[in-house]
Amino acid sequence: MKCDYFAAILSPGAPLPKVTAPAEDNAASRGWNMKRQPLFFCIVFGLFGCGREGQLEDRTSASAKAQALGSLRVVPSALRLQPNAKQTFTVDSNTEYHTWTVVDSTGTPDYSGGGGTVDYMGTYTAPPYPGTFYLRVGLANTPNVSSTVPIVVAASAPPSISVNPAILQMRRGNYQQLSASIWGAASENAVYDAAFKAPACSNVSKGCIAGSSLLSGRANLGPEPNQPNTINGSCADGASGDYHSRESVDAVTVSTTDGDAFAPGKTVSVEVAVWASSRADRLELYYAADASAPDWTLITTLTPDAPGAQTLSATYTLPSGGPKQAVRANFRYEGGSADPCTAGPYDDRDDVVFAVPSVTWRMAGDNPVGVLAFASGNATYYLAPYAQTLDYAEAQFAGSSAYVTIQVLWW
Ligand SMILES: [Ca+2]
Ligand SMILES: [Ca+2]
Repeated sequence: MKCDYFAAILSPGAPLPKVTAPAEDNAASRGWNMKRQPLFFCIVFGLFGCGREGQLEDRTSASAKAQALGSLRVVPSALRLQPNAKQTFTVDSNTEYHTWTVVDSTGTPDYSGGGGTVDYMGTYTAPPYPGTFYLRVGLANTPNVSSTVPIVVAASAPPSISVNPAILQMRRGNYQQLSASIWGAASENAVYDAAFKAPACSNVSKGCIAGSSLLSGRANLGPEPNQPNTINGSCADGASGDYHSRESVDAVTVSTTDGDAFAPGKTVSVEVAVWASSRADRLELYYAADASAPDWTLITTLTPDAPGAQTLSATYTLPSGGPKQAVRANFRYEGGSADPCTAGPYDDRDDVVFAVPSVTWRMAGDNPVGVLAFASGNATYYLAPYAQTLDYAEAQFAGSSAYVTIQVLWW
């Protein structure tokens, strides 16, 4: 069987081939996590007798397998997830293929999908309803060795972190980008924050909604509650004209486009409900990487289609920055040029502050052989040229962790 994969294994950058399970195990919800190194060693050293080199033989020998029996450690070892959330599990074992199976409380495989599903890389997807479910990981060629992880699915579960990739095979002296996602966050309705003097979302969320009850109108027109709704009261609204006859920003929603929580590097959509007076009006969107010391960067300029109510939107990439970031919508009457605080008598600007949780990275394991750079948000991992063993990188968020297992390719 293994010889069928030699070409793919030896091809640099080739996707990991999926192994077809034996007939008795060939169920849709059962996956195989294939290790390349032992097979490659067999290719190379098979010419001289597979496993003749002691260090290589250890990876598939009975002694190594026995050692693995006591170290088949699943990370995380228990979990609470929201319905439909995902989590990638890893195993502290490098001896042979792993199999991932959703099982019931008696250990019987559950291929119905009712207890969630798992792919061959160990990424579990929770069902859309609450309950307690179980995920079993085993060694493919050693049926009696397995560990089972309980998973509680509950609407009240906190957001959880996962990493991409969960298992990384790389050559010594190379670099690899690692990223983390936070699953299970909900959208949040902003409330007026007296410290920022603007609407704010304070929790881990995938969207922050500052609705019309907070922002409709401009200055005393409407009136706009808590006007001007700019951070630290930094820019007053124009006070001329009539409500919903002349310009106003009426609502602002900021959200990630992929449904994960806010995090540096995520694509974020900004949707702004405005009342336009003319097609010559202009809406400028700005972002600030640190809401506590805003330095406004222009995202784009948008133009209304016609007078009246409408929603204008744009996207930008969330930068690394403070624990609270912000956007500003500055809507201005025709003429002039883009500025975070235009002086027109009909101009409105409203800010929204939202929390961007901090993901930190560190090397894990007893004897790290790699180096992490830019250890917030996404990270770059460098595998030392002398590395010979497994390595682990850990992403941490709000007390939860996810691990990247790095396997050293020996060619
Ligand atoms: Ca305002
Ligand atoms: Ca407004």
